[in-house]
Amino acid sequence: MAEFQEVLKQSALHPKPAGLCLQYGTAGFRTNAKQLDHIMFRMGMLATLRSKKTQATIGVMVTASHNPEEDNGVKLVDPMGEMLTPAWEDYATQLANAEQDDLARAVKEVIQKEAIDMSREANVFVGKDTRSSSPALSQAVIDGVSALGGHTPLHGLVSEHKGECAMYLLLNASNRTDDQKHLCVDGANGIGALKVREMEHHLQKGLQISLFNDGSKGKLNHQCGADFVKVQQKPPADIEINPGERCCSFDGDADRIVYYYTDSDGRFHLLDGDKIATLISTFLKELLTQAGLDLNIAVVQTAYANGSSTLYLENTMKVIVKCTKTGVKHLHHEAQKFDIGVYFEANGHGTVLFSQAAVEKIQQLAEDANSDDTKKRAALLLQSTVNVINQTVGDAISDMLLIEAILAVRGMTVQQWDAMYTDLPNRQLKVKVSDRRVIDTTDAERRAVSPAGLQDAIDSLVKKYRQARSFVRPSGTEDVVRVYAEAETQESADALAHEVSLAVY
Ligand code: 16G
Ligand code: ZN
Repeated sequence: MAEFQEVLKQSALHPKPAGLCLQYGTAGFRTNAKQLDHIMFRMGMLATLRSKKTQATIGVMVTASHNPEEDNGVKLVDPMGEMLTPAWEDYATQLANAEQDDLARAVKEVIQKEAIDMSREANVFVGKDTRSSSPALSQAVIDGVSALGGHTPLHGLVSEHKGECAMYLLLNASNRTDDQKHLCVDGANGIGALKVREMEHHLQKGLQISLFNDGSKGKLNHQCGADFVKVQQKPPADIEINPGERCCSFDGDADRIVYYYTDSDGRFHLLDGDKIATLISTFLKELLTQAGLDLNIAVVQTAYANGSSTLYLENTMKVIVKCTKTGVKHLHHEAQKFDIGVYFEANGHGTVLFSQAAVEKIQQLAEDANSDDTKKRAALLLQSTVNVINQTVGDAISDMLLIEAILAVRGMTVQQWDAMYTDLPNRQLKVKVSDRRVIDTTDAERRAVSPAGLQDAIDSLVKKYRQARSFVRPSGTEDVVRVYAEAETQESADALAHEVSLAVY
């Protein structure tokens, strides 16, 4: 066969040191980087065979994780992010250890045993970490893939330390239909837009982005961006979106994100920070159950969280819910008290924190050879989440990647996500006062302690409406007092907000 001529020719460029014998273990192959060139080439070939066999995209990750810099390693990742099956681990060991003149035979044996149709297409994602040996070693993988006629659509993307996880998540995402892969991103003419431009073509397999407000003409945050969308309850001014299309907006410095779509009646649906926290915490809780991991998980919100989200999280999802003062630092601090702390402000600032103990337990389970497939898959997805999310500070792009991965893994549309609970209608107003500092609050800004009588007035106004809640707080960023009200209907919420703002004067 012609292709085996190619295999022999190419493999001679990645010769195996005679006598070297390595075993494919839980972490794949891992040893001093100097001994791995031939292994990489051969794993590229094996991934290609696996892709032809499964007719799905296979991942190859070049990394030795937390090992010393001189080491490196490689492991293969199946379509749903799982590890290889034992039979294929054996093939990996056999290919790795075949002496140079026996390699073509070893490859043919796998093809025969698995009855692989070599005319099929093969796609392999190649990821690498930031070790100095990784570029050359991942090139050897790519050479192995091409030697058997496979494609490597994604090797650029995952060249950061986050690569492994991004890859798992995208492997999942790559099963989506083209429609589901499509996402409109409003970059608010800011930094996030530039980053998305850099990465979008690498993401194509799992996510097809149409980027708007990319900074080429519009002004930063002008008629666009997360704040505009959240406050105006409408899409950015210059975007044409089709009914049902999934969209998100960053803010200018890309630390806030909100999702939205319009339905067939032209009605606008916003999925804000509360919906995002709900999606993420539900996903993580489900994985913890599947993994059998006893870790506590909490969602941290502020007074602005929609009452429906709080009820849904506490009563239906049975997760711990905490409320803090407005401002990322307050939420972050509270979230650190839990094994897993998911925090989001309704306006779209937020992220997920994992305690060191949680990270260790997840990693142990992911590497435990004895755990069953369900547990292992759950552990790998948890591990991917740990790595893809930005724990230092919420960033819109990490949040977006995680959200997209969750929707893909759960096979969920934006409409289904939206339907997890229905937001209570709400209204925010700002009131100019001569001195906003006369208002002092307690209970995470939910109750006013001064001026005297204000809270009593609010309480009696709230009683007039069903499912109502209202609070006032001095803004930390503007010389105004902010008023928030929610109630069963929009009319009630509007009326309540108006009445409370009169009480503030
Ligand atoms: C700041 C906060 C934000 C908060 C907003 C409230 C950070 C990084 N940013 O922008 O979290 O939502 O203030 O503004 O903490 P306000 O006090 O004017 O309502
Ligand atoms: Zn911001």
